[in-house]
Amino acid sequence: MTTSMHSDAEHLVGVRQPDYESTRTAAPEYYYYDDNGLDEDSPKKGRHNVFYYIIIAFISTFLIYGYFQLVLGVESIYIRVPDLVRVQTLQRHHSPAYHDARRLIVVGDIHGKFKSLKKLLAKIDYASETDHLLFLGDMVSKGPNSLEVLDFAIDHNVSCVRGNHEDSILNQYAALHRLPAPRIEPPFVDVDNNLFRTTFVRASDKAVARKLKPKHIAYLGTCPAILDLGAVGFHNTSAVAVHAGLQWNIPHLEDQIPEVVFTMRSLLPPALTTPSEETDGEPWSKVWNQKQKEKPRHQRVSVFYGHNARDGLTKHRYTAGIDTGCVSGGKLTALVISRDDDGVLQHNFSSVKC
Ligand SMILES: [Mn+2]
Repeated sequence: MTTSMHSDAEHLVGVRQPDYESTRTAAPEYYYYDDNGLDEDSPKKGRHNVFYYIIIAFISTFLIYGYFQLVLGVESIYIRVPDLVRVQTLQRHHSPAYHDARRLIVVGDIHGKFKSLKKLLAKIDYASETDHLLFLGDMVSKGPNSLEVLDFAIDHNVSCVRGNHEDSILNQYAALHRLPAPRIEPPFVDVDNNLFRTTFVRASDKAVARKLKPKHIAYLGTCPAILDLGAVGFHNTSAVAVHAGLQWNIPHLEDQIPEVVFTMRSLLPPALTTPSEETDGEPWSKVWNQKQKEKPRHQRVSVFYGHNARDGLTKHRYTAGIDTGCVSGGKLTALVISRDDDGVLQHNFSSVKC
């Protein structure tokens, strides 16, 4: 063993120069580094080229975008759907007043029936300078002229609440253009939203969603789930506007669940605290009226709503349902609120055949 090792060493020392042996052990690191250094030039040049390409791509994107935006005047293509506002208060200057003959005109589910809307407004002598309009949701879809209804609403500063069709359309618009899914403004409540989100996609909703321009999205984004109208309710109560209904057991408007507010039809027994989209429970408005009578007068609230065309015009002491099925050959109805010369509120219903 020892002899062989010795002879190996002897062989090395014998073949190579002693100095060379010492450089060889130290050398590898140095040589490798040096080799790499020599070869590095070409990949470095390649990386520089990639950077140039990226910068050029960026600049040309901006130039093309700028050309479309500024030179051709193309509107910015798509906008993010604004967060749904839970509760909004109607501005005071839109409240009915006698001194300038100002009326608040609440219109039920229009569903793109623009001609019927014009007919109704003509019938009630709508004056755009003084009267204020409020659309109760489902102003679009199903009918023929959804965009005209929206353009009219924008041009006439019409107040609105979100209906289940507006909600569905806004969700589809976002999905269509790969935008973030529409949200409800904070605080986010932990509820099973899927219970009340329309799960099937209607072709007419999709067709409207495809046609919407940024101004329509911006407008629909201003429609809250609940619009607090102030002291314009029946029997000296305050009033709120919603598309479908309110849950009697949730005292603060801010705590109402938006998806329920624009879809509910009934409340399930025995507790009547579980909302349903169907008519399988007690009508929510019937329960609402019973519960208002148990409250002190100043706490009672009137609700103006649409959504329920099956029952037609439904007037109770503290509620008014005014979806009269215009899009399915029924009528379009308005609740006209005015003040007489004694300052007393007047509520009048007016309808036209569709
Ligand atoms: Mn509806």
